[in-house]
Amino acid sequence: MLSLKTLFAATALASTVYAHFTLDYPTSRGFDDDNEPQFCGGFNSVETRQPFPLGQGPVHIDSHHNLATVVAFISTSSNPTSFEDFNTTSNGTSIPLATDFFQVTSGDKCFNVNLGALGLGLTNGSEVTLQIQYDGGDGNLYQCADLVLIDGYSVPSNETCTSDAATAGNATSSATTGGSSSTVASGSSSATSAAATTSSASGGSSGAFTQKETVGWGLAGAVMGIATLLVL
Ligand SMILES: [Cu+2]
Repeated sequence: MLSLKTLFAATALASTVYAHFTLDYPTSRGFDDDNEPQFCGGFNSVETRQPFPLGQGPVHIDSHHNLATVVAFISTSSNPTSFEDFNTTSNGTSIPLATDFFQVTSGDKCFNVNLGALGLGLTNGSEVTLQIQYDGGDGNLYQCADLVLIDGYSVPSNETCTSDAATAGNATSSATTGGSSSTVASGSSSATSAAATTSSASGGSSGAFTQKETVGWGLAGAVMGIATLLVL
């Protein structure tokens, strides 16, 4: 006979089994499965800054969920400690997202960002922290990388991104960031153009970047829940 305790244990187990995602390039501050829902994945100290292109530069992740929604954003603070530091600069300028919200399937994925084109006055030698937000159905997860932007920097050839997962076809239909609304390009993908009804705001006070979920996400969640029960 199932007990609530068993259910809770199974749920905890399931959330550990799903390995979330890793940030593979630029190098993450660190990866801790259990702490990945926290700001910067639970790694709160600035690490040695890595050179990264001031112009177009690639980001590589390994996605361990069948379908996930991803967005990238930066902070210009020398030591960002909150999502607010990724929303506005020290002089109050709002920071645009580094990518639109987009969806990825499982596996090694990459996308390009162009931090010099964000209109923040970033130049050769500017220091930023890149944060990736990833939601594979078990809540928002985070990874950070500390960068120094170099004009004309060439990334290692194996890190270039030719199949960009953030292109328009994968863009989701609408998004909000930290309370202020912004519209992103509508994707052509039928999966993402389904009516966006369910809100997935996670802990309103966190200031995390949120977006509307598609109906498909709710169904996927329900299926996963059922699967968890069947396992028992
Ligand atoms: Cu996960």
